[in-house]
Amino acid sequence: MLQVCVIEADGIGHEVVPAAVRVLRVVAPDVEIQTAEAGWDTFKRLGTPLPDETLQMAKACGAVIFGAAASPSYPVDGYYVPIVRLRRELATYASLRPTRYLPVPTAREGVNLIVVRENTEDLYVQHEHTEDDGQTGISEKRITAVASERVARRAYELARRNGREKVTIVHKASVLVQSDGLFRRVALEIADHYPEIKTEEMLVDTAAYWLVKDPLRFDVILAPNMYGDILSDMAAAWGGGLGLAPSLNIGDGVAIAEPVHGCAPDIAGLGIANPTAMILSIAMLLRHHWLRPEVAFAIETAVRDVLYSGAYTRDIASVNAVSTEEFTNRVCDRVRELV
Ligand code: GGG
Repeated sequence: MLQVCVIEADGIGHEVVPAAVRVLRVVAPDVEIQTAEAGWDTFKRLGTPLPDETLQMAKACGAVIFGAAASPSYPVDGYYVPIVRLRRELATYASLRPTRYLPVPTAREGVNLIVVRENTEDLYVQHEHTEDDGQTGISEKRITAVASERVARRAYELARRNGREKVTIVHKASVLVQSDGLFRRVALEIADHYPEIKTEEMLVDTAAYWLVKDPLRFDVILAPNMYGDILSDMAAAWGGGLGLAPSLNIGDGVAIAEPVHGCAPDIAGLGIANPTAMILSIAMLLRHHWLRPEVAFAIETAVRDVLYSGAYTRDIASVNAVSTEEFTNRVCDRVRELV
């Protein structure tokens, strides 16, 4: 029996997750759904952003659907970013973040790239402190050979299995010779095992420049955690916007489906959030984790068809926009015709 732990978390997580779960129920009624909580509101009630029961349930289910968590941009005693912790606790060491053209006016035709983001370390270990009476802030940037190797292997395996031609290794080893230098060296060693795939390396600032100027030159982008976080948001702009950008966190066991976007407090509760990123993240879960590519394809086709029909949420078109619910109704109707 397949099980999934559903965590809406905060903000529009309460809207896009139920919408996407409706689609999941259509294509995979056999999947047993458990619910759990995490995030800022959870922290305010329980004093922890990721309760132990949530973590245990996520591990027991082996698959997670996570919405989006709010995190304050100032220190709060006892608070940490729950999705960052969850990825690490579940050893989902790679985040797959595809950007593929969708039929919306905001997307760039022909774009088809995937960011493979390291998911467990870098500055996101959140080892931070202040010195000098609070006048100096210090963060540890941690890069290990083990984590670099496993994410690089994932990126190259993904490239090989999907017939992709090129991997771009992104770093800033010209300045951070010990940390990014290690990531670069290990990634290039892994690249040697995949001679049929072209490898290029690029400084992160150059990669940002080329992503803005010519996204079609990228195929697979392999990056440490923070650069992957930033570059995947940039890439999402070419896919039509963050509302359309899915991701899947994977390791050797559990997987977490998660939209790239955050909890969007400015539109939370209005019923206008775009559920596409969450729906397509579930399609990734079905394809890569539950090995059901045909239903994943049905979801992707349904989303594409609904967008092609001109049904857009407010992030895509301000005139005649459809609500989260209406968009989801149309995807569910179309997917029923396809499965
Ligand atoms: N669904 C993505 C989400 O919850 N974003 C908020 C966040 O804290 N992200 C940190 C990260 O992606 O590393």
